[in-house]
Amino acid sequence: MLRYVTTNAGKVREARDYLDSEVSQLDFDYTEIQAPDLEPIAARGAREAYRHAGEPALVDDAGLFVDALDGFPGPYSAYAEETLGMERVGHLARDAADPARAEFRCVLAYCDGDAFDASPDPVDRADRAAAAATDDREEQDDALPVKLFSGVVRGRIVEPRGDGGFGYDPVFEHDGTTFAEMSAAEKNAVSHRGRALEQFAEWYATR
Ligand code: ITT
Ligand code: NA
Repeated sequence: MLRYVTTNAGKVREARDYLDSEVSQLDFDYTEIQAPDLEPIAARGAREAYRHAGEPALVDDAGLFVDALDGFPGPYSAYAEETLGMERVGHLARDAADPARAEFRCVLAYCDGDAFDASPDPVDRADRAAAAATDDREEQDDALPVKLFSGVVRGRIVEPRGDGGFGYDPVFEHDGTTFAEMSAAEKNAVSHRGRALEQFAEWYATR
């Protein structure tokens, strides 16, 4: 059984389009390390989730990166949504630039305890070699191989429109339509998550 590790039901809804019924949500709040990029956050999360569940785990870390705000909220997107809210983040973006260009990014990290041919990240490989030589439990976790997949979609920040989707979807416009005005299938066809899921599903089917 493959576990889709997230506390966010909206992510799971979109993931179901790409993954078969052998997938279930694991509502597990893994430790999110502070980092400027999503990859190490997701990779750490996947190792922790795999250790917690004892089953293959797929972590989904995503964020909204606004050009004129130097990528803010980025890895802090969940915190910014909880504290400021989606509309105020939207206002900040449009105060900084008009049009306020931005992108959504999604990183999927898969861990099942097995070794893969090659880690996509040579730094990660070096970390693993070092970690394999220690007795420390947490450092040993760094030795668990993780496979990463990512997707990006460009768009711009607008006044909120639509009531589908979740999170920042109402303020993110792509080709004239906000993500909240799209069905899940329409969003998946162009979205950061759809692109990452497509790559994952292709790899998973033939691994
Ligand atoms: P998990 O970490 O438990 O998966 P989360 O909602 O905290 O759930 P993230 O840490 O990836 O997810 O935070 C990303 C933030 O960006 C959060 O506020 C989400 O609502 C938002 N977000 C992620 N993907 C999105 C999407 O496709 N559309 C709109 N907002 C999205
Ligand atoms: Na989170």
